[in-house]
Amino acid sequence: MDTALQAFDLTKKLEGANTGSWLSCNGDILVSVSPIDGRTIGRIRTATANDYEKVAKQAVKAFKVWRMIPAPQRGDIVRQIGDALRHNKQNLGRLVSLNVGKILSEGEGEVQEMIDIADFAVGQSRMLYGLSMHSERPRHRMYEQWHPLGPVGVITAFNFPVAVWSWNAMIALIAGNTVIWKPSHKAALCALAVTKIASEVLDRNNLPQGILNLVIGNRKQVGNPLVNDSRVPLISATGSVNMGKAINQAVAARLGKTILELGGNNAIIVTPHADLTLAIRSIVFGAVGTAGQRCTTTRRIIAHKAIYADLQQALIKAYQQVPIGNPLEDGILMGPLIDTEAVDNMMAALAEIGSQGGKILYGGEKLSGGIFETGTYVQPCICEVPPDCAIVREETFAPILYLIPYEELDEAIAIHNGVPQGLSSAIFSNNLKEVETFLSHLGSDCGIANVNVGTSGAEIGGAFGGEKDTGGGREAGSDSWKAYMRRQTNTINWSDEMPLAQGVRFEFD
Ligand code: UN1
Repeated sequence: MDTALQAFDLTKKLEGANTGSWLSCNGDILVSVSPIDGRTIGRIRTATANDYEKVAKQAVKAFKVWRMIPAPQRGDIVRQIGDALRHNKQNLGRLVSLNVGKILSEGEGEVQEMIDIADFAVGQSRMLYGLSMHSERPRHRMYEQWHPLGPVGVITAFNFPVAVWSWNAMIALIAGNTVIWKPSHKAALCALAVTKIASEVLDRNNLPQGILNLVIGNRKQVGNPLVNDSRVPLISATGSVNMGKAINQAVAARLGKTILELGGNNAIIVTPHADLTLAIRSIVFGAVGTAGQRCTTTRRIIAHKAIYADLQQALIKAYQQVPIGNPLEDGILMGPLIDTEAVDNMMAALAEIGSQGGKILYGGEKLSGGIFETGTYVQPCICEVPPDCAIVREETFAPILYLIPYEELDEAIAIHNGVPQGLSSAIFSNNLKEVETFLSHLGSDCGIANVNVGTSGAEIGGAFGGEKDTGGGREAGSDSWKAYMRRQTNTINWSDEMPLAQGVRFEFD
């Protein structure tokens, strides 16, 4: 048995719901299989709608207590969760690798992202600032304050199975909310381990049950009850555009709030003024890292004709050197895709490319033999495509990189923005005018726009999210905390008069 499974006691029969203690669940058994070697790594009894109901009730009850604990004290609990994550960084990072197939360094990097957002949230717990205003009426004071919302639903995807929960949960906690987490069933073991780590901290501090909650179950039993639950004022969801649209409609129907972080179709523009060595390093990490399964993965390179051929050659050379294999082994840079369905989707996209006027320049083969017999390993792929190719508008969650040539920067920006998604973007250039154009209102339409920095691997200090089909939500740093609270405007009259605003007169005896 792997040490990471032992560390979190995941080898025994597991329950799919926790509300401070583990529920005895009533749903189907979920068999967790590692994409690395196809081995069964866990068995979980999933939650039913009844189990969800127990969790939701507890989350509502705990909110009444948690919201009244002063924010800096809530921050201290988050600090302790951050410390517990530091302590568990190696084991949890390894579990991420085992569960979803990331290389170890990326698995540990994800845990680091959790630690970073915990630190950020501790500071933020003393900075839940509201503005004060000058009233138009004499001896009146106006100000605004931020109150907690209630239980927050957090729906996460397989590809960042622990970090995305923490961006939401750490901020939601300091804001005074309780959290109901519905993780992807593809990454359920990671969610169980994180819940174990965090609930030990809550227990140690004698806090009531129901502050951090977990429900693993399918859409019918858990997903739908959660998004339709009017006791849950905010749903923060990461995943596909289709999933996000369905959630948005359900939550909007009850006038709830959402934070949506959906698909990306991220591009890098490489101009004739780029440092190509830097550009290539960033492109390969952005396109091949996490086997192309980040929402921030670099999917399109829009390269100027003057450097196009050189860039293409250098990329092919770099791709030839990417070691593919068991992500737990030293030196491997690319592990498997999450499952064979993801491989099938990649193969279907590659088949389309030919019929749409594109051609494969490198890779794209499904690998076989030895560990590759799982059917989850592929070669990363570089394709050349015309800018109007339909398949390029889609986010295929796999390591496919499209190369598109351009002549004028305006044209490059039009190609760049000509997709439905708007998450992350970058330009590689040392030319001030090109860079400023890209960052101006004329430029990138994405939530993230970088210069000489790739599209993936954002730091937690910034607000994370994007526009258009990406859903418009913002998580993690900057002032994203405001989405987890409700704003209240207060006017206080300390005079002996009762003047009305706007000079309205309403006198009576
Ligand atoms: C995601 O893929 O859903 O910027 C999140 C990045 C990471 C987060 C990705 N910090 O690539």
